Amino acid sequence: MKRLNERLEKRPCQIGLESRCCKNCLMGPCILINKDDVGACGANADVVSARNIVRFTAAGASNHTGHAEHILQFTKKKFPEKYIDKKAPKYLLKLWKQLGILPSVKHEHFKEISEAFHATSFGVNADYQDLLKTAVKLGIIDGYLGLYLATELEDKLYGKPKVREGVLDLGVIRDDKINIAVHGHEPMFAEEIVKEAKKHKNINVVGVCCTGASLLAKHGVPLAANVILQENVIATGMVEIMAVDAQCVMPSLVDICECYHTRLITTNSIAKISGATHMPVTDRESANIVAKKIIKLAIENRKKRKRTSFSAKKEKVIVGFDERIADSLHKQLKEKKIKGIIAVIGCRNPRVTEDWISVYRKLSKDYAILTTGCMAFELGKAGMLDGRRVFHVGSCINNARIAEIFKRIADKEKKEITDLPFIISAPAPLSEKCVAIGFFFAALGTDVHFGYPMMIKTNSNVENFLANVLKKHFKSRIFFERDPKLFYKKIVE
Ligand code: BF8
Repeated sequence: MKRLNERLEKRPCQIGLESRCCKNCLMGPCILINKDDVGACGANADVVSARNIVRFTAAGASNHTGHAEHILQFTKKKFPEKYIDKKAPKYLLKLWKQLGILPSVKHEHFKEISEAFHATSFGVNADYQDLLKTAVKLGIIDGYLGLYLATELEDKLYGKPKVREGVLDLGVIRDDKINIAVHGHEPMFAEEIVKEAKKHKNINVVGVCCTGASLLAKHGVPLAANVILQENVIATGMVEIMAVDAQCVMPSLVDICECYHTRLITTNSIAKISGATHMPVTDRESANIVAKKIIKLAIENRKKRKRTSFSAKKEKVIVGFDERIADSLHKQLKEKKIKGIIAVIGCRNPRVTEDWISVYRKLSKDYAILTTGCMAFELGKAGMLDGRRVFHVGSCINNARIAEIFKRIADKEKKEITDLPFIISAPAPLSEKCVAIGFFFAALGTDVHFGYPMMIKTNSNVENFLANVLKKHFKSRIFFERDPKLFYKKIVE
């Protein structure tokens, strides 16, 4: 089985990367090479590109809203009424209503997401500007009915995070313990196994990706890996079980497991992997039964471990910050102890090889940095999660906390979010979710930086729309900068 590094040797398709490919009907797929090329239906490059962006954003929003919906199902609770109206700043509600992008239907995420697929189908919406407006609407859905709602439900179920010391990187996997890795995003099962494992002296539960980031922030559970290290967790030869829920779980894990004694267990009915064992978790009762079963399996499987010793690097970090730091950040801004807030968020795409860490390190001298998801792991690995200038605020769902910090500071200042020195920086987007989050922050009026071109042909009308036309309505822009030094210059200027 080829590992991630080897699989990456196959370069990405340049046509797809620049979004010049349309596969929304069977007259195609159509490839648009030259400037004036159109598809079989007559769609030009702007329409093709905007449609692809909307579908990408819709998929991202479906992940986050699905996450929230799964927690509601897990706890047998109802979908809340008028959630966006309750959470969004009033002046933005007014603007979004004026622009016709305020999601309004009950259980709206399903309706709007399905509408986005409808609008981008063969022969429906062919106005690239209107399509990109739909992407902003999907961003609002992603932000409130995904990030906010899931964060709030998880806080109610499992408590708010606590500022504490934690440890991360592969070195948290221990050769003297039985290791169970929990991986994915919806932490309902992982929370249960953490509780059950406390009854056994010998079990070491470690996290991977955002389920891991959530457990680290809420309970101090060691975090072994982010998205690009998930295969390495198994390749340590030390992990008895990897139990996964949903999102960012690579199908390659099954093949990697075959080379070791590790058993891969799936728990979410929409995220089965052929070759893995499926143990369905649908509510608290089944979560508890499966947790007990998996601990028993791990104890048995320990006997099959071949490797006898293991050690790797690990880093101490300070974690567990949330929206309650808004007051102290506001004070620091007022007293000019910081020039602004940079939120370093999102994935760690291995296609991005530029050195972003050095730039953020430099910027952290003048700016507070809030960080989540896989980038938080990277900053932690680099020894930057000190809780003084760089603050770990949890999983990607917890980007809601960043939005809430921005909102609270703006309220205190009696200003709009857009008037304050805040920026989102996602240097290495990989997942569709990262793009949806970007559109959410753009809808809030925050500038959003991506370090990888996310399907945009440079110098296209679509790029111009995201950089300049957005400004007119939302007073924000989505821009691309691959060069960390140029990004630094832009921020400082
Ligand atoms: O939600 S940062 S690669 S792990 S999508 Fe996935 Fe991206 Fe990592 Fe968490 Ni977020």
